Amino acid sequence: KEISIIGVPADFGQSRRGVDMGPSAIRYAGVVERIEALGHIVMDEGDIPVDMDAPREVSGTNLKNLKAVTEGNRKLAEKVSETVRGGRFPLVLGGDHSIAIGTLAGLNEHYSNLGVIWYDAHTDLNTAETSPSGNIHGMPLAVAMGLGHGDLTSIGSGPKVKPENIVVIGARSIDPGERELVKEKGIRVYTMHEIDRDGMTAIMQDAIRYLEDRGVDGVHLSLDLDGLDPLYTPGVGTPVQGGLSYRESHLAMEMLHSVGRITSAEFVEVNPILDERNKTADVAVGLMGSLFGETLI
Ligand code: DIR
Ligand code: MN
Ligand code: MN
Ligand code: MN
Repeated sequence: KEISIIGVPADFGQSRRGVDMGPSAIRYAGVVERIEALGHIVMDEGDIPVDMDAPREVSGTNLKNLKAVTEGNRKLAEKVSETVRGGRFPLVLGGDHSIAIGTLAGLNEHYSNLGVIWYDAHTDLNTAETSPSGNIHGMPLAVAMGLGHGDLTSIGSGPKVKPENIVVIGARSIDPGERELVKEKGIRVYTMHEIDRDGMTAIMQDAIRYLEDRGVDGVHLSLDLDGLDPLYTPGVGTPVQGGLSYRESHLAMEMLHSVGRITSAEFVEVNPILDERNKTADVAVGLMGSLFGETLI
């Protein structure tokens, strides 16, 4: 594969500073070397220019830093689209999860029936009306379905993903409005309950078959490091106990590799200020290794 690494040093989608340094932390953890060692051609495209001096707004719309989030995502969408157009696999490094708005907008230029795997403790299905925090990193999946503030949904054209083409894996913190939307839209959510009960192997097999049955023309992996238990990934802004283990997560990535259907990926919410000796970035790079074909023997 030809893989383009795209850094997005942005933290405007939530309120804890430091997640803008995620791309650096992941690079220091050796992402390029790790993936090159698997025989891929890796191009580090550097970072999207994000204006970190943009004013931080907290009032009004229940959409914190709407302007800055919108601007960054417009640039990212363009970069992702250009990458796919060039036949390369976009590997996007966050940044907080609001950057998925731009990634999915860019992908939408090239896919008409995209599948999305959302690996996360949260479902990120809030809108300004339902969000308890006003943080846009809790909204990108709703935005991608075409729900939410027009400034966000109008990045790129039309809805970016159909509700029935989404699978969420690892959810354990779901707000009331999100729960309603999951039911209303019939979104496939594998909560920690199902994963505990059936095991990661069965869950991934089911998720992959589900997306295949939808006839998807590509599959995007959006991996929020808070999907894992904070034991393994402490460097995240919104840790939630009772998460996916290190081994379960590697197994999931290994299964995705062996199916060979992932066409783009993003790894988000690595916050080096909250981390322990870059542990979370190290785990992220290890998971990317498994996703791109690393095996134990
Ligand atoms: C919460 C937290 N559901 C919110 N969301 C997070 O603020 O909307 N997403 N942390 O990753
Ligand atoms: Mn998230
Ligand atoms: Mn499309
Ligand atoms: Mn999350």
